[in-house]
Amino acid sequence: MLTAAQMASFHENGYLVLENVLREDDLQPVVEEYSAVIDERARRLWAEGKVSSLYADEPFERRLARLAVEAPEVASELDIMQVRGAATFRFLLNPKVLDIAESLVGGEIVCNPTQHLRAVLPVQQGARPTPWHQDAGVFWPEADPYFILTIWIPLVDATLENGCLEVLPQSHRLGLRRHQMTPHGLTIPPEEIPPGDPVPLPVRRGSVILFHNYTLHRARPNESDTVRWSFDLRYHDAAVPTGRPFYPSFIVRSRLRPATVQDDYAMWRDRWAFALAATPGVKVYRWS
Ligand SMILES: O=C(O)CCC(=O)C(=O)O
Ligand SMILES: [Fe+2]
Repeated sequence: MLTAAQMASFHENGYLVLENVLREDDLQPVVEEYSAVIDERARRLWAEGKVSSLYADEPFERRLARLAVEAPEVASELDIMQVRGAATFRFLLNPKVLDIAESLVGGEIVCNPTQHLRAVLPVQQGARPTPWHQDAGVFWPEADPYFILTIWIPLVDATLENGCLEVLPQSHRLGLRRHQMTPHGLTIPPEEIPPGDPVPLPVRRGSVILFHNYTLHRARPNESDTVRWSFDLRYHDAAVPTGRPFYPSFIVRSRLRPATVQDDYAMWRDRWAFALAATPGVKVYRWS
């Protein structure tokens, strides 16, 4: 649970850093799940002659980058809804994460389907950092009137060098800015960026960053030779539209109707598989 001072700071600035929230036993199952995915891909690529080594001795934060130099496809389709792992599903229901969410969105909590695992490769390998945007800009307009909380969770230390987040403090009060599609992702054009100094937010593994759906943020370039692994998850009150009605949301906590909590992994996995197969070409963004 957040203190009154932490909540006031979040509402004042549009973001909040919380240190030492998660422990090894919160993060390790997810790291092991993704390590197993990378290991399986490495073995397949090696059998196909596409990589010269399994790089099996490399640590979690470097193995994928080493493999991707030789076989860039190893780093594709790693997102939450693509891998659909059991440990990742359980992490979406992590009680420490939900306690934080409850402080800001109340006790009827939905997990929004806009949920990502990011394995950000070094810029030297061609990866581009996430450009300036507001998360409100990635939802359908149905969600515009409402508060949606983003929780950004590093799986490795996020540093100035490896591409930590940057936010524009108090920008959550300025309303939705115009976004446009670019080859590097959806972004706010420079003339629409309000004045002010961005604040970089380096955070250790175990910390989390909270921000508001209208807060402007971006990532710094990953100038290291390692992978910046992170999750970004979104939670809101159950009455709020998700902004992505074609993807599966689910109730993760309910003080009023606890029986509505959906903690069935196979059902979540199958809902995602169905939704992705059923909605190819869906217009995810309002912007052209
Ligand atoms: O992690 C990133 O590079 C971008 C994260 C982001 O935009 C978000 O969490 O909403
Ligand atoms: Fe974002």
